[in-house]
Amino acid sequence: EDNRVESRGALVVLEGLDRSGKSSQCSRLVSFLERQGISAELWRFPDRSTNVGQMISAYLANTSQLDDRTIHLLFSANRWEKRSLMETKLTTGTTLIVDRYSYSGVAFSSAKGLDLEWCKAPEIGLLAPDVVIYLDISPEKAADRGGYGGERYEKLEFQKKVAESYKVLYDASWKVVDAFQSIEDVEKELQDIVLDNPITSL
Ligand code: 2DT
Ligand code: MG
Repeated sequence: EDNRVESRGALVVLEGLDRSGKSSQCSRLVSFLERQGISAELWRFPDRSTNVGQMISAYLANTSQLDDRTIHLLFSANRWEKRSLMETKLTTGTTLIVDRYSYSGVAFSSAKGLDLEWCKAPEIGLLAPDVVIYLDISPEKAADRGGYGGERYEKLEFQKKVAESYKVLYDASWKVVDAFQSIEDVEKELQDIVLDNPITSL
């Protein structure tokens, strides 16, 4: 029986440093929701499948160089180009579990020294998340996990700056999960957070 208070889906955003476990936890969360009979999809930003996404991907792979503000606006444009589909999914009852969103946009660009308010401006008008979950791990522990690829930003010194930027963005509404626990313990906490939300609670 479906007792959810609203029939729309929830917009759930996972944020965190590289190697914090976001991607695998997002997949696990989607599988969990589906097992509960809740329609859910895994989304990620950057969405590298679009034309804009391919420009971003080339930049991250260091095969193209772009001015810091230019790439910032491309990351934002990549969210804008998905906005209407995102809205349709949510209004037709699909919960979206999103691996990175505007907070990554602001955290990574402001970590380069760009003005915080300038970084936030292009995000105004994008859909607001119902839940923001921060997978909390120190940059050192994340780096110890290994598996940094060779992409731009995947360096301990830069990740430390990103961690500081996330602290500036932190809002009391965020759910902070200790990402240094076992995969299963993190998974359980995420399930509880999402089921605790009025939109996805059973
Ligand atoms: P993944 O490793 O998750 O694919 O991300 N980034 C991401 C930004 O700088 N701005 C953004 O708006 C977003 C969504 C974070 C690739 C890198 O891109 C960074 C890591
Ligand atoms: Mg990465």
